[in-house]
Amino acid sequence: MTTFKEMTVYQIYPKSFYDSNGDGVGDLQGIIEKIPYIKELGVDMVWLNPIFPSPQKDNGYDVSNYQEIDPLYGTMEEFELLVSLLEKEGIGVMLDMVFNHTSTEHPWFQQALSDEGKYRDYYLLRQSQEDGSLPTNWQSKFSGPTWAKFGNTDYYYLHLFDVSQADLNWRNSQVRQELRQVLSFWLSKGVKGFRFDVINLIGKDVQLVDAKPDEEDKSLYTDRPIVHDFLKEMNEKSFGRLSNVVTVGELSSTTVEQGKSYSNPQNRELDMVFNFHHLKVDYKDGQKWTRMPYDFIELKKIINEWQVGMNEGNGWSALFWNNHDQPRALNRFGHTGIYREKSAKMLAAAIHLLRGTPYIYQGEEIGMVNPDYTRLKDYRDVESYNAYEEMLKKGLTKTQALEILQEKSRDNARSPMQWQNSTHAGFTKGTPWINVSEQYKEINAESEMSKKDSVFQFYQQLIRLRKECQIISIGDYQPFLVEHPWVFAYKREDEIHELLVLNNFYEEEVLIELPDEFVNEKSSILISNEENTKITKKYRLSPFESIAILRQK
Ligand code: TEU
Repeated sequence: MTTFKEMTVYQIYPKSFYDSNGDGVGDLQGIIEKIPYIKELGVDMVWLNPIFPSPQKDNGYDVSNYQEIDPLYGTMEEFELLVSLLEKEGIGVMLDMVFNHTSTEHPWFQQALSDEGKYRDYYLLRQSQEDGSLPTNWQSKFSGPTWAKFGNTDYYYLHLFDVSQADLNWRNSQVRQELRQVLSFWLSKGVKGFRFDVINLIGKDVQLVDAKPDEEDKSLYTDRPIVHDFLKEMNEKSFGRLSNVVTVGELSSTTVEQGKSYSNPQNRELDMVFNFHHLKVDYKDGQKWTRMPYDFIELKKIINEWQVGMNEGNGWSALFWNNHDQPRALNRFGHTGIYREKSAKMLAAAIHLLRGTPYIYQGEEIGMVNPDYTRLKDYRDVESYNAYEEMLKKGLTKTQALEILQEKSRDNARSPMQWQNSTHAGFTKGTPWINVSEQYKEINAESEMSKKDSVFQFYQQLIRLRKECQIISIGDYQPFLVEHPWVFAYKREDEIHELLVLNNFYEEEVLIELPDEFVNEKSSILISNEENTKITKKYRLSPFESIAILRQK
């Protein structure tokens, strides 16, 4: 059986994957129809973004029932069928557990609103401060204050995200028990993995306090020590009892120390964690809604810090460039013109050969790029609309604000999967819920599958190599050429082999002096995106070239 260190996960955003019934929204039956495609890629697990009933204010991250399937996506029978068909292909299903908050339409919240019974303690309700100001001065991740009036009462409820996403009170043991029950329910349906949304935000202090002027409010609710207690308990009383369940925690702004702690197997919390620091290197002054060329040295520094730290501390990282919250990596770190395919392969190798478990976001394997929406009405995401308003308030013109959305909006990842060169890229026979990128004529799965040396084939190769070569799955990590301004390089090592990985992130050719031990008959090219290349002492890396050289020790 493939362990989580040898596996590759494929992320499916169900709404935008494949629409089988023509209502414009992707669905479970659509995923079923695309199983042959997923199998062909060779992944071991698929992570589905939330498919539970939801008012869809934040595309399903506002759950109103944890134990049903949203009719938008299909039925429980279809879900069961999907699980069993994937299982036949040796592919597990990972579900997205949004346990930091529920939708305000969840019966718990509704019940809490209607009487003073036990459900009030399921949420974080506080009264205003003595001077009448809100319980704390915290700012929501989606703009505005984190507090909203709780019905007709004197209370406010906490929402770190949208006003429709009320934070749960994890200090209440009944809440924790209910959530474990949710996990049991899905485990009994054959689910093999869980991704825990913003899991490092679940532990709030008893006394919630204002952030001081020189303090970031997020430090007051992120990675609080009690999060570890909650995770240990959930592990012990739930998935930890089973040997074959994979867990990954999504960590909002965190530290390497915390990452190790959550994922070191000795702590019995989670198998691995996502962090986002490497994807903030194009944020000006730490602010997302800005434009700035990305800082390559900083990118390398962050990846190296995490790789080295997690390696030393026996932690485990989820590796990724793309997900449903991020603009396409090709637009940020690769090339969208003549080097699109080559840079797509380079980025793939750069991330897949690191120490950790790689995640591929739908469309990445065919080299999809941002859809370049030009009008405000092309967008759907609540965060994008709020950010647009904020930008106008700050004095940006509509054109400037739109340009920033075009680069930064989460909808860049959410445009429908491009299947073929036909209307709506073959995603739907109806009207898609969000526009298909015009680029589908050139970039689509069908043409990709018929090509030689395609991006898709390169991903297949990387997925296979991780299973075949132990050095990729569990070898140690060492940074290499740390100061190089264009090349991201590193070494991996186990008892018998050493692997040298060189990735040129630029359009310029670069001459690299290879270490002697990699230039002899015991060395060979493991994978490269360059045809007909061979190892030489003075090695010329072409634009966006990636090469991995394996040597026997
Ligand atoms: O995201 C958590 C998160 O903090 C970010 O990635 C967030 O989307 C980003 O900061 C916005 O700029 C998770 C989910 O992945 C995201 O889709 C949800 O909206 C969010 O939690 C709330 O559940």
